[in-house]
Amino acid sequence: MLDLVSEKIQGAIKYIKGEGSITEKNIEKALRDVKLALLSADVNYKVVNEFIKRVKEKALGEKVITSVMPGQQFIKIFNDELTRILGEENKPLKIPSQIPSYLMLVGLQGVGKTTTAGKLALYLKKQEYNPLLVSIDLKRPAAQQQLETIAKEIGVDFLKIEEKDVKSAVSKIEKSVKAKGYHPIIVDTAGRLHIDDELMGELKEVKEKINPFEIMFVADSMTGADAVKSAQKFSEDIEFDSIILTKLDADSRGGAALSITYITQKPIKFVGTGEKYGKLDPFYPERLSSRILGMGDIVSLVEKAQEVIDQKEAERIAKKMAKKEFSLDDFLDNLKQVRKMGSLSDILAQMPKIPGMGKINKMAVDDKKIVHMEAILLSMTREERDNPVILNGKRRLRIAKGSGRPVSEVNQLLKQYREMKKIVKKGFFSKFTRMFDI
Ligand SMILES: Nc1nc2c(ncn2[C@@H]2O[C@H](COP(=O)(O)OP(=O)(O)OP(=O)(O)O)[C@@H](O)[C@H]2O)c(=O)[nH]1
Ligand SMILES: [Mg+2]
Repeated sequence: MLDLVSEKIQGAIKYIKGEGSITEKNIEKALRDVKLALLSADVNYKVVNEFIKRVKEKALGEKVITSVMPGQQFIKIFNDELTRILGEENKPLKIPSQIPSYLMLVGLQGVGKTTTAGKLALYLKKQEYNPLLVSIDLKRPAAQQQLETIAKEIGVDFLKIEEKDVKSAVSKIEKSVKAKGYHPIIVDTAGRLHIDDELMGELKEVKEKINPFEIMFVADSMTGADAVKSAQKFSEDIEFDSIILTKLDADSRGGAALSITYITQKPIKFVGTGEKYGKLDPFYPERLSSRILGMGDIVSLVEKAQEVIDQKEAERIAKKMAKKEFSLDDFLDNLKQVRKMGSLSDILAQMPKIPGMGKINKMAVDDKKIVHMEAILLSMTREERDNPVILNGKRRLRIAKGSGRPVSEVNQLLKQYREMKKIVKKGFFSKFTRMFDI
């Protein structure tokens, strides 16, 4: 998603870096491709114009800060402006304590309302809530069945509504809530191919009768500009509170993500990233912004790393690194830690592109390779790991045989170790580990 936008923005930053200064002429040139990429990603033209205008104004108005390179200044401006149009910061879903509390989902046909109702129920169940799933779609019996199947699959209670009017449906729900203490009640509603008065009338009636604490508009990101258009109309008619963008896993151009909040002035609270019920993530504007800028999703990476890295072990390595001592033993420990972090290619895809890191990224990307590296290191004696200079041809051959790997791999590992040591010597790694708070 948004790959082309990402590529062009990074190209613009590189170009400005190369120019060494920000002038009206080079800004104009740098932003031309960015503008085209945004438009071709289906970002709303109003958003594109405003974004380009603000980046330009800020870049030219910026005082020259001598300690900061123009490239870095430019990154900061892009980051601030992208985050701004994405909605500034994460707005969490807050469930009020009163009972009954209704959460209502609305949106056009097939956008993913029913699936998302299930995803939300699972998300809240994991947070110790006791949600109830209901569908107030009184015209289509199949709607009840679909939600019932989902509810069973995720182990959340479902209440079948066979009533023919909203009022009796609501009183049935309230009776059940009184008996079982459900909190909150997630209400799925009917969809239509296009917005029509009948649908809006129905939704307004439901809204009036249940008085929801939040109405979430579900939008299909694959429909791009159309998702934004329908959001605008729904926002005028129903006045929803927040947005859930679905199908962001699909090969969509991503324009909806960049336009919908700016156009409706309502926050995106979640994004759906797959058909499975666990595929619902809270939305963080600053994370998407840094991902577009190619800085990697540092926060998620840190969270993931913190989950698996042995804190004490990491501290010990970080300390040694800070002192610029780094033996083959440390190298081995480091590999073990890295392996614990799970699928490396996943993690490294989120890694920031920092000069000097490329070598480590490339080196560690293959999980199988790490197992081989460990085997080689474990075939060395303690003395050899402490003092690798003694590793002559004969010793290397022995290690190769012992680990079942070719001598060329032993040599390659020693070369990688030296590379890493060089980086450690430069003090870079201690900065890196500090950045990750380990
Ligand atoms: N890939 C992907 N598919 C999704 C996502 N969310 C929903 N879908 C799929 O979209 C299709 C429609 O989903 P529904 O939940 O039935 O949509 P709806 O809005 O309830 O549809 P109506 O009730 O007919 O208006 C289903 O095949 C879902 O599996 C998502 O985040 N990613
Ligand atoms: Mg549905």
